[in-house]
Amino acid sequence: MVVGTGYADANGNYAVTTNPLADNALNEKYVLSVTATDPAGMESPATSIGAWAISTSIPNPPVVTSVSQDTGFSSTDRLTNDTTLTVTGTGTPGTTITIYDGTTPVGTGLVDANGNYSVTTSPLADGAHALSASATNPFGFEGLSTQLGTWTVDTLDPIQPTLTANNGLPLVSGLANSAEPGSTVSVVIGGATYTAIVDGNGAWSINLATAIPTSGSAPALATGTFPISVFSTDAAGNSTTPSSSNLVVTTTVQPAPVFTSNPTTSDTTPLITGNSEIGSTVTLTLLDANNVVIATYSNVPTTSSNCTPIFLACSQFQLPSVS
Ligand SMILES: [Ca+2]
Ligand SMILES: [Ca+2]
Repeated sequence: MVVGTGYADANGNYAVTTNPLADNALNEKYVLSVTATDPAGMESPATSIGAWAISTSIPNPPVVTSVSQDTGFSSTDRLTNDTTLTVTGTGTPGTTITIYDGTTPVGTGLVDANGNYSVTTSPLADGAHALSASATNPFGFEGLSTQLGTWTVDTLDPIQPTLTANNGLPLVSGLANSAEPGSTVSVVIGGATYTAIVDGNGAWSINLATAIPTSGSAPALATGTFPISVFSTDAAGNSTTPSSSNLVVTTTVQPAPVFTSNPTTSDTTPLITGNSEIGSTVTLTLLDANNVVIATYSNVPTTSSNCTPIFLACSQFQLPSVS
């Protein structure tokens, strides 16, 4: 097929532009050659100018259907301990998908004949990684990228929590800085696992007498000695090796609540605060001069940093106006 003609000038030079050539399909090329034809119509043998692939379009950004695994507490927070993430999705068959960490390629793979691809990255170091994916057609033209967001890889175990058993009661806790803030402390006793989220100060507590296990059945914690183990799991899903000890329960009697407010007050709507065991119900009884009950109030204390010691909880009563 003739795709262009022109005349050689008086010096024997020529320049011929082809007609517009359509984009090649995958693995197709134009095989081009040039001939000279004299005024008498005699055509020369052809001079090959090689095989040319024409591509004027760039691939669409790849469609990403999943990035896995996103381990730990959340499967959607892009915080993971998986260092080799697998990106799957769809694109134009025959294009090459490249995964970038910033501007650095960290994995490539072909889109198959059905339009699917799956690319696993090379190992990513602990820390933040801004990932994206792009498609490159067989002619080497790369399209715009699809952003995959910033992924944080964390393969470090949290610090091992320190367990403190309290005064012979089935209460276990960790003082401030005894565990990694935000991690989950798991306490395993008698086939049951209890968990607590470590607060911002690295403290946590579990009252085994009242807490509901996250797995297993709550054991009967009468007076005695119970093997107990504790470990911590961070948000990315890394866990420490459980450390074992014994919990010695000598009493299950709850300590009496301690109130700190001055009982003599001119305030007709006093706020009464105090400490009591976590999980216990505190009842405040108002008596008159003849010990006749005027009113009772009750609430369940909640943990508070203002309360001491750490395994006790704050209880507050805002009384209605009294006379
Ligand atoms: Ca996660
Ligand atoms: Ca960690």
